[in-house]
Amino acid sequence: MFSKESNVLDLGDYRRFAFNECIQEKFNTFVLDEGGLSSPLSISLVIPTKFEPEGILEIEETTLHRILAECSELVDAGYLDEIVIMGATRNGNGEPDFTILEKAVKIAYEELGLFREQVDLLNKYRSQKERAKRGLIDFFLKVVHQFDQNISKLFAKYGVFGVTGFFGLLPGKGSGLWLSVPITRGDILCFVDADIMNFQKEFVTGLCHPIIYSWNIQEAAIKLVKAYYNRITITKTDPQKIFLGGRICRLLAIPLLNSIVETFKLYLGLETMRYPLAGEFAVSRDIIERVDFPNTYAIETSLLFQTYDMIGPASIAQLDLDIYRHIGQSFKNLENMAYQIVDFIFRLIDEKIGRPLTREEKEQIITSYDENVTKLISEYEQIALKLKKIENNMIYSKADDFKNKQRMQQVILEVLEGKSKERRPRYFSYPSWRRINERTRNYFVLKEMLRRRCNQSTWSRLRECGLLS
Ligand SMILES: Nc1nc2c(ncn2[C@@H]2O[C@H](COP(=O)(O)OP(=O)(O)OP(=O)(O)O)[C@@H](O)[C@H]2O)c(=O)[nH]1
Ligand SMILES: [Mg+2]
Repeated sequence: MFSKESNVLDLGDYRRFAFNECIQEKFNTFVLDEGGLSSPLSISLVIPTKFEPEGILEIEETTLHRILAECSELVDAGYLDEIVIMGATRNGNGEPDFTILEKAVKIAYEELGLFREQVDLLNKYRSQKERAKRGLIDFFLKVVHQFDQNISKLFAKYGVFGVTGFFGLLPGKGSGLWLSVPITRGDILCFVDADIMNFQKEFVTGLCHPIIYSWNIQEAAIKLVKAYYNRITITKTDPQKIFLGGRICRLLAIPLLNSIVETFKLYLGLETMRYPLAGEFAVSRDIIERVDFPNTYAIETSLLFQTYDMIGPASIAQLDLDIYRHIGQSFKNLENMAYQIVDFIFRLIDEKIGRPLTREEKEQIITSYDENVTKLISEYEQIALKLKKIENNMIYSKADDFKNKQRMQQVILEVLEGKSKERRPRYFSYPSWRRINERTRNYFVLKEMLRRRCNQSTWSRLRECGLLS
């Protein structure tokens, strides 16, 4: 067990890392490649995207423009080595909806010079276009759909379903992130959500830099860097409505995590995580290939716990991204997320202590959750007052926080009592890619084939939207 002294390192403000120094450090860092040669370290950026049920809205499209425009500067500076947009949107019949990915390649064509030149080259040289058709042109930006039948077929052919014990890919953010691991090549994978309205290139350099800076011959000392911030949420359908966001994290994940640490003396140090659910994080490949992936929104929590179990809190750091303006969902949708996260946490604790929780333990969790969240709500009120000076339209209601806290407490109770199973999605944990490799022994070939499929998928989307003749 790790001691209390080994807390998660808090790196503070992301602006402390000068952009040019981050770029330079990346160029100066080398890793051993699969053939044993020393080669420059590479970074992949993954953007999970799901726009449902109404399809992509104007505000979401504008946000994607901004994200890729900022990334373009990272590409030009040589910091990013590839970008993967992992789509999951489905139409009313449950079939993959590729129109969002067509839109994504159009936006990428407008914003990313390197991608545009790649596409233009294909239009200029027939031989290159033929290669792209076969998936042999490595697009700088790849768009993939997690329900693409061609991907499932590859998994079937390479025996992956025999290891997962499940045919096909399940819905959920975790599924998408799991799929992104073999598709990308980076020594570091950086994940960012697609709904960040004030996205800045320095978010990426800030998250990756501590891993690069601590790189020593073959591996980094810091292996996981997670973002934290204050979320300012813009309502999807009414952009005039702005409020203090992060409700599931503020009112559920943080106080519950604290209760778990207090009650079981497990995961000491994780109670200092400022935003455990942040979808923005950088992680080194040696870690991400060793973790299992729940298919659901529990993925961030799961990654945190597993990284802790593998290497301890001293290899985890957190970085302050200050203000995070994003497009939020309704609280009703968020409740589903809450069930997924609570369900995952108690599965893990049961497994960890090797027995079901006693009545006293359950009661203790509820009491300590209640105390923690009540204390936190007073802090949120202060934070909201400060944020109002920057965002004067922002609404904060302490009464709403208390009302939502009641709902969250209800979710915890229901999960602890084994009730409301219908509110919880089918839970599934994908085995780590390392385990799949051990069981199938053809991970290397599978990775190559998956990349080819992603390149073909990008080619198809470019054709469909008329950018390729
Ligand atoms: N590939 C994929 N992406 C997903 C899936 N579900 C959500 N996403 C994306 O993952 C990111 C985070 O999802 P959100 O639903 O915004 O979750 P959140 O940020 O915790 O919730 P909000 O506070 O409402 O923004 C977004 O970029 C989504 O588009 C999924 O099933 N598959
Ligand atoms: Mg979001």
